[in-house]
Amino acid sequence: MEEPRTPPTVAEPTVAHDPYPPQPDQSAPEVVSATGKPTGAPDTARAQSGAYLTTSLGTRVRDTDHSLKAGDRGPTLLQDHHLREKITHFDHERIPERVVHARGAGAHGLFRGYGTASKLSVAGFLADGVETPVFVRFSTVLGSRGSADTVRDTRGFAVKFYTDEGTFDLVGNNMPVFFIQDGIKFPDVVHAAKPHPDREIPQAQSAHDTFWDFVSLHTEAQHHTMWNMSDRGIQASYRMMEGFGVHTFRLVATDGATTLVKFHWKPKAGVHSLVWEEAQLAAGGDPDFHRRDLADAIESGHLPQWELGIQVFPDTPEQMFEGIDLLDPTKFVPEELAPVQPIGLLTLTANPTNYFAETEQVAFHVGNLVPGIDVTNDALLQARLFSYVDTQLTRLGGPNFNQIPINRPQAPVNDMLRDGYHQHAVHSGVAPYRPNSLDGGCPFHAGRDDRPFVEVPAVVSESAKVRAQARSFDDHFSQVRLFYRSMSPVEQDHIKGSYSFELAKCYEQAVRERQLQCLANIDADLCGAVAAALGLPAPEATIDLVDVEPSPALSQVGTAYPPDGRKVGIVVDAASDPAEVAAVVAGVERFSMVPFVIAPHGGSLGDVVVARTYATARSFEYDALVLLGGAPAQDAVAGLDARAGKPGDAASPADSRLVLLVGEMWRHSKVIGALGRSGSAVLDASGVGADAPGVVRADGADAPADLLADVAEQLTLHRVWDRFPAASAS
Ligand code: HDE
Repeated sequence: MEEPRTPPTVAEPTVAHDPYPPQPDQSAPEVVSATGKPTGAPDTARAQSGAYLTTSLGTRVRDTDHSLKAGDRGPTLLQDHHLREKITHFDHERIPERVVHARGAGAHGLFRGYGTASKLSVAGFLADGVETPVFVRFSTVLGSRGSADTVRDTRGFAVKFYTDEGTFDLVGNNMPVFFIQDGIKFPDVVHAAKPHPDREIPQAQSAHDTFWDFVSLHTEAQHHTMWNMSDRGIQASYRMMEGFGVHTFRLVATDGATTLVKFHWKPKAGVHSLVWEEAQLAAGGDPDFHRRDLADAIESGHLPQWELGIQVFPDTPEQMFEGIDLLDPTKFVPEELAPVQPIGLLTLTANPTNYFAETEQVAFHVGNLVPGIDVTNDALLQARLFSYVDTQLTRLGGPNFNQIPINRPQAPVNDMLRDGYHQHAVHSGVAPYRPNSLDGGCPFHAGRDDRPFVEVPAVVSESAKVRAQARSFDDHFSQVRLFYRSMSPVEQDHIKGSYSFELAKCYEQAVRERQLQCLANIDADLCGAVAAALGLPAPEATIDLVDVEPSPALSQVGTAYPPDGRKVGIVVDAASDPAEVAAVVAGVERFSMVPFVIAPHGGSLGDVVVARTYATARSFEYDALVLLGGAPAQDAVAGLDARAGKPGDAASPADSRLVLLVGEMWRHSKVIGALGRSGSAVLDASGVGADAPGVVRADGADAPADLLADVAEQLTLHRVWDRFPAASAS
């Protein structure tokens, strides 16, 4: 029987009891057999059971702390099977990390179809009201499994839908375009972007010579590079990230009619980014920033949501739309030309119970398709159709990786695949071949009415075998220009800053000059700013710069989203009134935001638990700050900052760490609120302007409620955009 979880005791527990059940925020896919049959077993059936330590085969162990020795000072005996089992298993705990997207975070969820896609696709899970369990894995691309979350990079957005017609995987990114037009170049771009082979640096960064060497020579990569250099390369959280299927897919309707579509995920919390300094601080201060944010949000009931949408294009023989080749994954279709039509809602509802079993072992594959969704000839997609299964063979140690619990389909499986390493199914019958009579002909081909997956009989025109690409893929610059010119002045400023940073981190002059030439072919102002930062002359464009129609939908600035789930730091000091602190905490929660009380030391104030101390709080963790007080704590270091005051001096204006915190919040254009005289004193000590944008002060009886309403209102736009110099200059 499962024991309820009790708080840990200081003394080592001695009363034997069964393992604790999973935490309330944790869940796992329904327990099904290796061949997809519901077992009726509870979630915990996969976990360890019984109160006593056993070997892997269930024999109880008396002592796991001492190896079996010839005398208490003698050599260890080869006979010690428990030692050998324990060490051998430990020796083999690691599996190869993913060659790309090694660093990831996962969550379970539910997808509900709206039915709006049902006239275009027979896929059952898209039908109105149908609910399908999903597992989602977000990731960075370049870094190793232990790298930091907030590096500048593309993010993976992979969703596994366990539909009752088979598993459908939508393996996308947070950017709608890709570096290369043909999958055969994937090893090239990844080798260029990964650390240099000689010193194996830098980790999880594109700011180095080999990356810029490649993208400046292979100019079709310029578009995706621009997205990486934009704020989209440093997203604020996985919850606030758009997702894109990138390739064009084909939907198939009941009557066989086909439509071309591009998939989009639209986050309910809005699309937001960090600023570069925040990203860098977080990489050191909390390398797990995104992973933690996702898990905390789910645990605290702020369930992340995305709407799945499609852009719809007629399936014409040329597969073009408004002059854009739909098979070219370095191009996107502006939403103003083809609006995104919502077709379903994804809600992440539970955290994984075990990272390795679920997030690490999940195996996505773009070829996991269901009736009603098919692929196109996009040469990038075609190579992916090979790669994903192939890579799992090594990563997950054999061909039966789909039988691992997180990968098991929740549809009945009757394949004729047999044996192999780690076979979990106990197949019955004698005839895993077709045709057969010994098993009565089973398994049978599905008839037309049995909802089989049937490849669309797309016409392949008579042609020669060539290693070539259509001329319609040749333009490498005009959509990059379109993207840049669709950005707000602040976002353009950030782009200038990131190209300047990345190229300054390159050592090779030729690489910098070559990339500047690419920028000249995108936008003269951008090129000029980056050239100035590098101390190099700005080259002239070598192509005609086309007039482009900006796409406002590309900018992340200007749209208001609900402040739900936003994190508000509440700074208190030793003199703060616990009742007032409790009122502010409650006020923050009333707006569905998440309070973090930051105090001189750990513990609690009345009923309110201290979440962070002056020593552990850093700006990147909060979307807004509310100051109730901030006199120097006992462990404050005076002297390094003239404004720091004497440690423990309640009359001094502010602890130096709070001066730093407020200064960072200021630089990162975040809302800062000050309550009463003690809150305002911290602001003043930090040198923040009295009437500056995004700084709100309140005093008096209604102060907390008024101030929090103001903070919540300002957070709907994510940042105080007016505070950025580029905004005021425009
Ligand atoms: Fe991937 N990619 N990819 N990729 N990809 C992998 O599969 C590959 C591409 C994407 O959370 C690998 O299981 C090739 C585009 C995501 O588990 C590997 C090509 C897009 C994830 C692989 C591409 C993606 C991967 C590594 C060019 C966006 C993480 C381990 C033809 C639409 C999935 C693995 C997860 C993972 C190959 C291009 C997204 C090696 C050959 C384009 C989100 O199979």
